Amino acid sequence: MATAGKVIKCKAAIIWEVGQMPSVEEVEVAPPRSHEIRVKIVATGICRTDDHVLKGIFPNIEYPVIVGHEGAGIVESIGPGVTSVKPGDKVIPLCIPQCGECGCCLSPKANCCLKSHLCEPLQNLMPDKTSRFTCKGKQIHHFLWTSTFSEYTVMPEVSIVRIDNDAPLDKVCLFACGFSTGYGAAVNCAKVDPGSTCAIFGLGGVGLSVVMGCKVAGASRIIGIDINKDKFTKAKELGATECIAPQDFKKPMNEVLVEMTGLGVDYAFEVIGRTDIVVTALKSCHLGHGTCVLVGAPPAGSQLSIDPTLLLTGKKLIGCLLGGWKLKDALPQLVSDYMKKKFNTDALISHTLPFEKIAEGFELLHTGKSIRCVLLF
Ligand code: PAD
Ligand code: ZN
Ligand code: ZN
Repeated sequence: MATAGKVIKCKAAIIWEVGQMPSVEEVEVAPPRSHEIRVKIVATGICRTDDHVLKGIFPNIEYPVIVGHEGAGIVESIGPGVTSVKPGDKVIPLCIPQCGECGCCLSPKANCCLKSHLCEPLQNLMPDKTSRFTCKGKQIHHFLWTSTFSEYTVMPEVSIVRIDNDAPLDKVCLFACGFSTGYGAAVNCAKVDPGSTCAIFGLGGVGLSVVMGCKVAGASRIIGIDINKDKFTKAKELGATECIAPQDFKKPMNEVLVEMTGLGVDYAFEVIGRTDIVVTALKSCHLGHGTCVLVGAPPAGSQLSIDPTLLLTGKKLIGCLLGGWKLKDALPQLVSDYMKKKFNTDALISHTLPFEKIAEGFELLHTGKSIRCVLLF
């Protein structure tokens, strides 16, 4: 492409300081270096994790930063040594890389690549500790090596995967995070079994994807829990068999769920990001074998305090990032299953806005009006 090897000027949303809404600016995006790829982002969803950076509760972030990680785009140019994609390919950025060589990548049991930004004390620069973004003469930080709130972004090759060139990018961007995370938490991490009873705390884009996973896995009872009852219609459409709101009960939700089910649920998912709800979810689990899955991201530095007897008596507490998927291996197949209409992930997209209206998109998230808002460049 004519832009290869040159600096590109384009739109991006920058969070200059903690607590400030992302502001749309013109940024310069440097060409990709060795083993890096520059991508034209076509569509990107807004996930609660992006909001965690805005609020300053995501660990190890330096500002100013360009967040965004639920994107899909087209390769614009590649740096030396890149072999897995070429300009024009449709791709999805990976929130967790897959280097294919480290102990975790080689183990069938793990998806948290050891060459990940997550293993760095300060994680939001490129692997060589520099940035490809500048704005008004200042270096701007990356996020998760994805930074999809920029029309053009640079990623390491380990953090990108090619998908079907017929895939609609404005829809499959959800596979980069929300859908894959929730669906995988149910089918990979919990391994929900047919006939089981599940409780999902938090019915946002990720929680509703857990609901979809529980349904595909054949759960017979899927109980959705949210303080925002507006989420219930969609939850039921996607597979929840009943929905309840904590404010309608005088008792703690674990007692409510144990009463509803007899001895507790087989699987409870925390998909909000609150440690107190993790404890409630664990207590809601069936004595002796129930499994609580931590999906929500609690604030950086928070600690979990639980009665160890809960575990001694056989309840399990587990957690996973990005649904436990090895993303490079899994995403092309998930997208291809979407193309075969295996999942109705389009139902998770409540709003679509032009990228310039990103602040409106965050407002929809803050007021609980959106499930997923997809921004289009
Ligand atoms: P969201 O804000 O769209 O959904 C959260 C839902 O929880 C909303 O519907 C709220 O109304 C509801 N809620 C809030 N407080 C309560 C409460 N006390 N009781 C019941 N319901 C409540 O967020 P999301 O779906 O985009 O993300 C959910 C969490 O998952 C969030 O913490 C995010 O950071 C995390 C996440 N984790 C991963 C991962 O890999 N583990 C990936 C993506 C997102
Ligand atoms: Zn996310
Ligand atoms: Zn690895």
